Amino acid sequence: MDNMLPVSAAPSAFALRPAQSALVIIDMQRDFLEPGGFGAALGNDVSQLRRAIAPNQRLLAAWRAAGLTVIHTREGHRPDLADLPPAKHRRGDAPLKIGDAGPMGRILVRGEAGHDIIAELYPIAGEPVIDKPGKGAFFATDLHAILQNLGIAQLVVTGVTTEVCVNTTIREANDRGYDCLAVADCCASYFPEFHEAGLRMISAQGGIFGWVGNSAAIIEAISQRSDPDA
Ligand code: C5J
Repeated sequence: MDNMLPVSAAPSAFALRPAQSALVIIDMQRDFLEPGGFGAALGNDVSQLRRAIAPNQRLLAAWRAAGLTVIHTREGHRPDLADLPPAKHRRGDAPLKIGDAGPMGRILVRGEAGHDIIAELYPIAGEPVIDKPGKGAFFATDLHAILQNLGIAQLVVTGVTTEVCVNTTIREANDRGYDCLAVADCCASYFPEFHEAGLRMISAQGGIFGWVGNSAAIIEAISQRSDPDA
């Protein structure tokens, strides 16, 4: 049985059980984080998201060093756009829409350069990458099956954006019985006030959707983990 590690969090300490936990890194994709991508085409300041890169790198390195489960997600669509709801396609007044040719290939289309995960957090062999057509990582994906097969009960969630895909995924996970810890400094939004509100909504009312902590506390906890096989 793996040891339980208390991690300082709101609204209370999170009882991390490393062997039953997955680090889920949401949509750290070039289209959202790099200049010239979809996010920038919508008029967003990508530097707001880029501040989460370094904390994610530190947490990912510690998580990998501890030999724990890592899952990455990417938001995007089939090249024929058959899985793109017309309502999602129509939405917004941006000059570039999903499927249009952009500086990094077709916007949010699987297989295109902009759809891929940024180099700083690139998946390594053995880390599942979930391609999702929606905001939540459970909708129309095999994420739940993968987590069940791995015996995962807790999700440590990072990525972008806090109020959209991170929040949606945590809400979906909560309804499926997972305990979720959102990592504040490893999440980001184009809108700082939405980032703050998105985190507060998770931990409000005694943790209505889960817990909110920071990467330093998690890194410290897992670095003190004794060998579960000893
Ligand atoms: C958005 C996401 N914001 N990954 N996607 O469209 O949050």
